[in-house]
Amino acid sequence: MALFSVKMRSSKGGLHISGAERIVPEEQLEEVILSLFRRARNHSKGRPDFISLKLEELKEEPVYLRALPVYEVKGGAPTETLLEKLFSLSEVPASLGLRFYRRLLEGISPSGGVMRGAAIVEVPSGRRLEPDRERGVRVSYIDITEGAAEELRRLAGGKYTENLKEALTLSTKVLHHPDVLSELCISDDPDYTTGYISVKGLGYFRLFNIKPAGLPLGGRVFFVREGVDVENLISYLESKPVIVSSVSTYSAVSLEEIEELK
Ligand code: WAQ
Ligand code: MG
Repeated sequence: MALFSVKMRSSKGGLHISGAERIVPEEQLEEVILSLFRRARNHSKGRPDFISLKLEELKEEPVYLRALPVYEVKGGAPTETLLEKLFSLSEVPASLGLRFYRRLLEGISPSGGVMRGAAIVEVPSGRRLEPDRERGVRVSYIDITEGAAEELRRLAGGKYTENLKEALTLSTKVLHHPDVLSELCISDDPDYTTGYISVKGLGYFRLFNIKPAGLPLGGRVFFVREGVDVENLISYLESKPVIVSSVSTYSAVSLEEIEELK
């Protein structure tokens, strides 16, 4: 059966309110359009005066992936200490990783705010590779099956959020590219203080206090290998359909246990 990409975005007075996307079989289109429409109309940021719903038949078979293993990092140590440890298990030098962590908290876009998409950073030079530094690169054509989402909900228990589901789906696609070494993410929602770092070969690490509450800044950084074919990478991120169809594991780890993962 034909698969469709369905995308929703909404705004009010020209300001972005929400966005979401799905990849679904034709027979589910009506149901999914209605649920995205409801999502657009009932957002905590207010009622939009503009809603875009875009439907498009996929021209390409999606890739089905298993989600990255999820770890929640047990508290105690300062965020920078945890990030330093996690970067040191990746191929990204910790000093470079921390430099971009601080930059996200200061407002990484040239105008000092948030980017709509992600920055792409070459390792180890720190050179920025995305063509538009104000906008960044937007990952798209992603979804997770109902079965995988259900299992994630069960595994994460009280720590489950819709943000986790969507971020794990996005990061699973991003880390699947052979030249992406790590991803760092901080929400731009002032009240959502859980962020993550994904490390190639290890998984997705949730950090519960990655930023101070109330800060309306954040963003994403994709750390990539030197010599990466940037056009190929961007085309994969922006347009290859990816569906997460199963999950791996969910566990809590301490700083000491992280060292044993490698
Ligand atoms: N592609 C690339 N970058 C994006 C995309 C996208 N599709 N969507 C958002 N970004 C960038 C953009 O710079 C945003 O400012 C930034 O990421 C944060 O986006 O385990 O809610 O939607 O509980 O605010 C992490 C979940 C939630 C952690 C992240 O991100 C967890 C979140 P937000
Ligand atoms: Mg947000």
